[in-house]
Amino acid sequence: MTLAVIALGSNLADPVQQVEAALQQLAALPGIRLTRRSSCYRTAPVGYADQPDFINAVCEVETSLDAPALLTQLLQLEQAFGRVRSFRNAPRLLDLDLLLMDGVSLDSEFLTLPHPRMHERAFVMLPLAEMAPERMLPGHGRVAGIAAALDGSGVCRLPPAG
Ligand code: PH2
Ligand code: MG
Ligand code: MG
Repeated sequence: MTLAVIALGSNLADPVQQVEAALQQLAALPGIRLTRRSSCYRTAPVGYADQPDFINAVCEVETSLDAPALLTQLLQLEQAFGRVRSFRNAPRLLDLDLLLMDGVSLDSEFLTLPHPRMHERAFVMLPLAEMAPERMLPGHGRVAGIAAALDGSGVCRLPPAG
């Protein structure tokens, strides 16, 4: 069994509902057990700015799948949520990014682990600092310290849904 960290994002239709539903469906996939999650955060779009705010969250899963198999499951779940890929950084119903897998370092056309830009992104690092402040990012140090050094002004934690 391996621990993996996944980022969730959505900025179309009902983003909080999609992120919550995606967490439930992720937990129900064979070979995957949801162990921890962050709150949802409302975040200003990074990259392509002319689009709605995002809802972002992160979760940790315990899995018997290897990294390519887990990524394949994530891409299938994105498709099940009606994701259409138009242009880079375009608005999306659901984005699931595999960030980290314990003990796995990988650089292929298909997948790079750890995710090469996660440490720069407040919309990833602030939720991660809530869920796993002591986790180490290989080459970058402790999650809480990395998050504290980023500009978090566009990132707002939401109260739990329901
Ligand atoms: N995802 C992107 C590009 N920009 N901005 C925010 N706030 N949240 C995201 O999840 C996000 C983004 C590409 O995946
Ligand atoms: Mg993404
Ligand atoms: Mg993605």
